[in-house]
Amino acid sequence: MNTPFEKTPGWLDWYAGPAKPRFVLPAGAVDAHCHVFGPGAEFPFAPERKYTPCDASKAQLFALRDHLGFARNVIVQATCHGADNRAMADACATSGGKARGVATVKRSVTDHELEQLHAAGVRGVRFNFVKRLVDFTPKDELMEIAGRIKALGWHVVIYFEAVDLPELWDFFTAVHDDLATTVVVDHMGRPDVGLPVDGPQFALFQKLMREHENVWSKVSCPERLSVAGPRALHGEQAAYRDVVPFARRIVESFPDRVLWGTDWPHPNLKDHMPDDGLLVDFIPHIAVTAELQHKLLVTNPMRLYWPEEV
Ligand code: 0GY
Repeated sequence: MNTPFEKTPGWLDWYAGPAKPRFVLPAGAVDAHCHVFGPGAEFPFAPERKYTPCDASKAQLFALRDHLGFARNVIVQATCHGADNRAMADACATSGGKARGVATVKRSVTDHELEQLHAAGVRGVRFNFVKRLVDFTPKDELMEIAGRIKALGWHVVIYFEAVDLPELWDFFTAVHDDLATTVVVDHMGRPDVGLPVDGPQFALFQKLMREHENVWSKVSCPERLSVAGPRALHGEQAAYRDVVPFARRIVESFPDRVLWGTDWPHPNLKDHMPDDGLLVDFIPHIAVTAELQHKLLVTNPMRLYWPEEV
């Protein structure tokens, strides 16, 4: 997992040799949130990046996909590559139709470049509002981009932390209402799972989804949100058990607008690196029936990323 770049001190490499999940994924399951990093020698990391990761190549991602039992991937542009989408687009374009992508673009992107990204398999843009990951991008630039990509049938993916939702609310609803664009929220808007699931912070996120019927959520990243941690993965209680009520609430309230992904290779984790096989075993704790699992893992991601096959 070496890179010609010097990794951020304390960087945790992805977990080699993951377990085979006990939970058998439904046929056609999509890992709808994962990344590629470089390899740095082939696809250099962006000068404006906030972290330097280990390498995580498309071949390694596709091997994980097959090992876990997924059929397809949605590869989300990681901030360490900035708006240079080559690593992600190359992975999608060479996946044999098994990967689609979400890009990061700037206002300066040309129509031709957008068309090339579309041909590679890109179906969305990501707007990142997590301050430790990106510098501020003016909202008028984001609105302009959202307007342009809509013509391609793409959607907008947003990443933010729950404390910032009140301030971002007007912008998100404008993207949704004015442009009538589908908006996908990463990791349930990163709730503080130490707060009550029925408390005001998570209520605001549920209100966003309830009042705006094209807002979707990834119920991913328990390993990122959990305070309880991964213990008891195969015990009576789920690993990351403090995340279960939050993710289960969203899956059961909005079963047709939820997605799940591994988040491999798990950027910026500080305490532990999850075994992706065991992470898959988290799914039946948050989607407790075969019907909910099928929507979460197959029907919903197919509608959004491979609509021509649905
Ligand atoms: C995630 C989360 C993170 C990082 C990125 O693009 C990224 O760098 O998404 C994070 O550090 O919280 O979704 O992978």
